[in-house]
Amino acid sequence: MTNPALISFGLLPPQAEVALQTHFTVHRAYAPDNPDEVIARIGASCRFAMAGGAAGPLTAARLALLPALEIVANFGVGYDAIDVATCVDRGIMITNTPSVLDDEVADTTIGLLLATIRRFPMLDRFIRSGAWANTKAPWTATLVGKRVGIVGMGRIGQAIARRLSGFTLAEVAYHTRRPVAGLGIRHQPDLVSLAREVDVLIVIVPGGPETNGLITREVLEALGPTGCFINVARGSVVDEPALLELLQTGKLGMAGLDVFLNEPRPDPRFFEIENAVLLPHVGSATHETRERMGALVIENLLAWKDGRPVLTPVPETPQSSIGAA
Ligand code: A2R
Repeated sequence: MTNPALISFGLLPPQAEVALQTHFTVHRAYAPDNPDEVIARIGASCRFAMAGGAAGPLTAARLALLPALEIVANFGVGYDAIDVATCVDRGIMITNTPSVLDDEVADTTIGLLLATIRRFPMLDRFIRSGAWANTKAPWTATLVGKRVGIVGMGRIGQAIARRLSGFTLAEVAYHTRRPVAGLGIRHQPDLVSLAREVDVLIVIVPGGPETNGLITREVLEALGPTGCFINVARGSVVDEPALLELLQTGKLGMAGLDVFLNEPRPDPRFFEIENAVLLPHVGSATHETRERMGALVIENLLAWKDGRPVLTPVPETPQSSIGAA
């Protein structure tokens, strides 16, 4: 029996990619090929898709070229690049990779926070330039005694809060739409108030329409000239033009950014900003964690192929609402 056709919108980590090739006839819809040409050519035969890669969003137009599609297994916890409403309408299952990356993204967040406040990348450049021979190393701001606000207190937000509990901080508080029971951390229902109350604001919410522009100019201004803004969520969550302007004018103190509106080509004005530390969306990007995410993608696809319940359906397409093939 031949393996079922699967359209792949990106390359999985090595071990997961081998498993994918073993169980499916894989059609690649990403550069250097033209993804849309591949979808148009073989889309009609594909019941399976792997998303979350370099081919760009899985739009309604692309989904229309995949009439037999039953499941999209997303490589990543955030699935805002998939047109979820169309999938729900058509009864297409979506799975993602929650939990297996929480510790990695939380580690990245703490590293980015310290790099931003203590300006480690700038100090690294200072040594490499030879400047140390003639000038004392500049001093920086401190994290000690500061107040930290976290926007989003889900799996990753809580992993960040656990790490922060080991630091010497004045307070950790958080903002979500609904408070989380039994957390022992102060909930602030008003986001602008939280930004005003804290020195550091960390954002870790999903992307998509519900969080689009959540971090407004007003939030960033409330954080203020000594404030530190950390975004490990999605570029779409923040008013990026306002972020750029406030960093340039010093009305926002500093930023550590792992995500941008236009990836992988962020607004070049970011490259000129000294008070920002920039990462190329690497929150979960280690060999080990990426393989764990890849293994979960494979497990979800194989479960669907075998008529078993998938492991990690997204909330919009719960197991109960979708009949397996
Ligand atoms: O608002 P709630 O009670 O649904 O709390 C969720 C919060 N959240 C929001 N907070 C404020 N305003 C919003 N409009 C809003 N929408 C969602 O984000 C919850 O505390 C958190 C999401 O938690 P999880 O679903 O467990 O996501 P996880 O695994 O922590 O990942 C978060 C995102 C991913 O979707 C990627 O985009 C990124 O982190 O790496």
